[in-house]
Amino acid sequence: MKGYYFITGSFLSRLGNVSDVKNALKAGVKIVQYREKNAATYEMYIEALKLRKICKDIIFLINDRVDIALASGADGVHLGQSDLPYRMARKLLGKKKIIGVTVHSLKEAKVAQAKGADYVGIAPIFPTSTKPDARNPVGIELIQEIKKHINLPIVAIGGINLSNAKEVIASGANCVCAISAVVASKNVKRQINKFQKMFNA
Ligand code: TZP
Ligand code: MG
Repeated sequence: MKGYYFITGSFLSRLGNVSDVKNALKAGVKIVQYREKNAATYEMYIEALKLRKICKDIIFLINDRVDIALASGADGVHLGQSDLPYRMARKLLGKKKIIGVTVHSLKEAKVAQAKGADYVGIAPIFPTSTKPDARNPVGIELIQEIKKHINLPIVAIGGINLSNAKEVIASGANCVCAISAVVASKNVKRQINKFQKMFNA
């Protein structure tokens, strides 16, 4: 797991999730997470099916919703600390699916690893207005600390943009996500390419 990790953001998107995901694929993204906080379950299910088809050759994950992940044939889920507990999600999804867990401290990262998470998402790194209930920013220091003690891939999220992504990657993040800095931009593909170049620098 390495590179830019794309997360949808329909509330900020100019052309919608389907267009954004197609552009993410054109930019060479290998992981897409469908994150939809405001749609009815039926709408989510239909859109997840569409996105699954588009993402047939890459990793396709669903935020929060184990039911939508199962129903759409996604490769797994991304869970926050207030979502379904890891063990129950694993029971429902089976051994082969991917489960990522958001952590806000080294302690939570250790617990996620001990339980069997496939990767940890550290969040929010910087202040963000995209997630109204986000905790206090943890800073790049937490990436460095978790990197020292945890063997799982690290995904960094929260307030990341083209100006600060370099230090996030240098701190040990295997993947970076940036919702507003990508989906609110005029050219999603070009914006993602700029993030990706930082991994090859
Ligand atoms: N989880 C923690 S912060 C966040 C999520 C989903 C929002 C990130 O959005 P942005 O626009 O990249 O700060
Ligand atoms: Mg969640």
